[in-house]
Amino acid sequence: SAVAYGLDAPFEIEYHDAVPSTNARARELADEGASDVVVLADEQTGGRGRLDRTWHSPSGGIWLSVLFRPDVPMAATPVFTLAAAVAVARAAREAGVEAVIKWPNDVLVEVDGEERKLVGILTEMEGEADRVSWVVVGIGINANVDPAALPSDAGATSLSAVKGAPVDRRRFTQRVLETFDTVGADPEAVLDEWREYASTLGRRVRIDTPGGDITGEAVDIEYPGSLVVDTGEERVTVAAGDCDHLR
Ligand code: BT5
Repeated sequence: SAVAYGLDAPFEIEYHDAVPSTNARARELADEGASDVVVLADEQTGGRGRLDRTWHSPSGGIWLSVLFRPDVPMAATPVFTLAAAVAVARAAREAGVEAVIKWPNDVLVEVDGEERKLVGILTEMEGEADRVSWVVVGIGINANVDPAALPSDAGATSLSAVKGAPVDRRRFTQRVLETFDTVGADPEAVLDEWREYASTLGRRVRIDTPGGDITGEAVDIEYPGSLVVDTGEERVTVAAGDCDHLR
């Protein structure tokens, strides 16, 4: 791909014991002209998911947002969400947790035969169609969090619950940022590693899109982050939506 991702600058870290939302804080920094900053918090009091959902962020998690200004068009930004998922899945595997990726933005772990959510990712951006001004990739990792402290209907788990022991959050965060920084600059590498960890590919899925539901077999991921679904009649390329694994 011809776009310059340019994530090679060192990040500055802004740490908070508690903050409403690291994404909101990173957006504030973006409005002040900052770049290459990671906002990190032990606890968020107003964490957000997609579509204004609540993201529960008790103390002990890794709640972070990466602010950067890549030289890419708006349409290229979904690859950063994939890169974040790859970075966390790789770090989790290094820590002995067999994490998998569910399209588009979840990292899950199978617990007692059920896929449970370990990580959520929220990417926000502003700018022109042909060039973004800034991108904020928000990554919420249930690190050393008791799943009982999370809503029971969220189907959540944590690194410490799966491992039976707390993880070193500093080291884990470092690995996530290192991988995000290197792999994020190479979209082909992102897609390849994403395929390796994907639990969505080969599955029957139902995707709730703005244009209606699409059901079929997920067969591939395509730049910049679209899911290719075989409906039995045709192959459709889905750019965004909420995805359910049907089996
Ligand atoms: C996401 O939304 O998965 C994106 C979450 C992004 C959170 C990060 S933390 C750092 C940064 N700052 C922020 O304010 N946000 C970002 P979505 O796919 O819409 O999923 C939201 C749903 O996940 C909720 O409706 C709950 O059902 C469930 N949920 C909430 N908190 C959870 C948690 N800690 N672990 C697992 N599931 C959770």
